[in-house]
Amino acid sequence: MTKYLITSALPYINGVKHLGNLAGSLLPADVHARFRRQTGSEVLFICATDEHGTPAELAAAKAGCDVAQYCERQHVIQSDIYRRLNLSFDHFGRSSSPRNHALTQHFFARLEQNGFIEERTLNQVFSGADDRFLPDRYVVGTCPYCGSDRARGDQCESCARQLDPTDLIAPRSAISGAADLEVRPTRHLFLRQTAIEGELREWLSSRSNWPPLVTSIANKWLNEGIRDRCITRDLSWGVPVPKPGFEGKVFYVWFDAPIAYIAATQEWADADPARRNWKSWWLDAPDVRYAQFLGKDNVPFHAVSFPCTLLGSREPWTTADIIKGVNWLNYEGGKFSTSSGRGIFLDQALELLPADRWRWWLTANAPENSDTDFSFSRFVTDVDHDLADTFGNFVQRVLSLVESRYGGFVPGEGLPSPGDDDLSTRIRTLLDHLRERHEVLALRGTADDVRAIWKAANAYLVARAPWTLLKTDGDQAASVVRTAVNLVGICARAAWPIIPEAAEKVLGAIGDLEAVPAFPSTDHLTRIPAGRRIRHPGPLFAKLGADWAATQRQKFTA
Ligand code: B3M
Ligand code: ZN
Repeated sequence: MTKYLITSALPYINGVKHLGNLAGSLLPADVHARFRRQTGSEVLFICATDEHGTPAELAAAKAGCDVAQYCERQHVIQSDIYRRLNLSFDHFGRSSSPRNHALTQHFFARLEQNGFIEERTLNQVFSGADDRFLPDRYVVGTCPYCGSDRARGDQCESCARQLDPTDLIAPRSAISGAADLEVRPTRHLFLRQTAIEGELREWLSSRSNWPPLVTSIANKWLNEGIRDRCITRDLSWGVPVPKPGFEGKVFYVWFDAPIAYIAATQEWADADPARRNWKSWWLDAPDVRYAQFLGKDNVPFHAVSFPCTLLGSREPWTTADIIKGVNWLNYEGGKFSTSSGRGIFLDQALELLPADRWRWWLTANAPENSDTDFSFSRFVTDVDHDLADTFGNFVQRVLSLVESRYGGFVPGEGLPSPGDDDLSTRIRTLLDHLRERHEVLALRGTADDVRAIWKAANAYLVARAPWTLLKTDGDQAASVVRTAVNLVGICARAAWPIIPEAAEKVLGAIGDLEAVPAFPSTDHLTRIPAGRRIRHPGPLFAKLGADWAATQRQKFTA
């Protein structure tokens, strides 16, 4: 039987992530993991914080603490936020773990044995005052083209020209402002991706049905000519390079971060070694189907660099069967930005509202085919319509009827009417379509289909109008209400991967809650028996309204 390995891009450690990060990788991976569990498959859903690199060092320095301590703290903060968002990781690890150190060094050793590592000398900017080499973007100065005094060593932000640090006029360190910079030679290790290119191309062509966005980014990289890649850095925080002459250097963060998918699986297995086996997921595991979820800027690292690491090891590692890459989520007409604090960050989102509304909107509006704009007014219009008026209202009407007319027990009278066959056909078609949307990793499509199921349930209720039947044909009324209670269950099960909290509340109300609610089928139309006690859960989603949207918008853009 196929087993499903699912990873989300690893959120970077330097602070709480924003809605765009949630929409781009964490949430779609979670929805997919939940769906696969729902259909009875074995699933392993892995994520971790990405903790190495200069941004982590600088964020720690800014926070005035040691970088290891900083990462530890931020990991706890992010973990807690993801728990509250109901992201159902089997393990949420850390790229700085001992397991990842060891495994990164293992990959390096294999690549070196196989002749894929080459030593080269580079000239880099060294800052005396900071006593360190500066990555290009941490050298700032005046742009030789447009005169902006805020150009960075890799690019000028005002005229967008690509630069080398040595192009800058009056260069200085972005870290300390110091101007005593000099160019010094320094030795680095390169992964000879050019030597792995043939195998990489073969691997890529063996993968099929990738989203066009991902394929086009991967092809662009290949067509521009694959390059050898420098995998070491002159930093102290990271995985040490285990090679004489490279003391004091670490691996580049993008070399060790994807390896952490595997290392985090090892940590997961370490927690229960008698029952868990990481190798059965990652090594020589032909029964595993592996899906990676990520934003478009991460595609080259997952479609080219990480596969080079895995293939170059000449060991039978699991590689991605599919990469689900998405576009950007924008914020009120501009970009979300962690560095300038623009947008809605996940801690703020959770202070405003619990997880489900965010999960729903970000799935229903996933930036799949183009960039998508989040605005408070669209958000409120959509969640009020879908969650309050459609799903919430249906559940409310049905369960209130059970409470007010049948004393809170599912009525037993009446036989199903012929019209129920049509309902069954309709529900079957919708559920088949929903399942297929999940299988092809369509994101918006899954929400569209769930909404269609809710609408079909509402339509049934309106067409059969049990409140009218009650006056003329009590048996028929009871039969319709019984079917409607079962529809409530189907609506909730179908929605569970996207809005687990509300779905579980509803399933609990009709006495049908399971740890993993099975994917619904038409059998569920007669699942809840007559006589079952219903506990009305109260309103599921209060409407937010346009004023709420306006208030939040003002607060967040102030
Ligand atoms: N940390 C995502 C980012 O911050 C990056 C993903 C790593 S996945 C191995 O852009
Ligand atoms: Zn410029």
